[in-house]
Amino acid sequence: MFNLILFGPPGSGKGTQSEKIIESYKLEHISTGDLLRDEVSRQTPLGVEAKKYMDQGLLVPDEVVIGMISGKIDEKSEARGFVFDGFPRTKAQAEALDKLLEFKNTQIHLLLSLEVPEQELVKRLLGRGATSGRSDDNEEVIAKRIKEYHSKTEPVAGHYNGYGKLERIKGDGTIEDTFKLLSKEIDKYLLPA
Ligand code: B4P
Repeated sequence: MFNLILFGPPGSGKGTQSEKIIESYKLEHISTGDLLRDEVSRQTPLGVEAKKYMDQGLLVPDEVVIGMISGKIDEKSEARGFVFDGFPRTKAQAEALDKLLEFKNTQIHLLLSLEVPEQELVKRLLGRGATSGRSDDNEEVIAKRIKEYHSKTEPVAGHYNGYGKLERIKGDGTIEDTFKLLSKEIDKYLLPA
């Protein structure tokens, strides 16, 4: 099994690149953002609770997100590996993920961190907001999401850097350029299927 974390600030291309990676390497995709938006659209109790945080640009509480992930990993126990997209977003989530994977006799092999200037992040998210209908893609909430990233999420990169698993990738080129840079790193562990 090969397990990858695709990391970076909001709008850095995690969701966009995850789609390409899972297609090319035949990995399973776990996006906590997608899972949460699905709960919100079905108006489940979890979704109603999560929406309060998401609409303010805040992270959803750790226990909610961790509970959601565990079941998803179990559902795909035969997978070639996982791409974790937008998770872990706090040090507590990273520690919980490490424990979950250890319990399944596997681990995180690599964290690829997409580096994109803030101006470009805002431009991309406002661009998406114009068509997506996402209630968190507006100027005020984007600023809060970026602030939340710096204070709570950036330490996750330090956590995996401590194990020598962090690689920083330039993420402000075209979608194809970025995918090539990411693939070069993944190929050191796993070839496209
Ligand atoms: P996410 O769904 O993870 O959303 P995101 O970080 O904003 O998006 P992403 O980074 O995947 O978007 P992409 O750049 O691909 O989270 C949303 C919210 O859910 C969070 O704020 C939080 O409240 C909650 N949440 C999720 N996970 C959580 C967790 N683990 N713990 C707690 N809370 C959690 O795309 C952005 C745009 O850029 C797109 O329009 C795309 O087309 C464009 N783009 C991408 N690459 C480009 C490129 N190279 N050039 C030009 N445009 C590009």
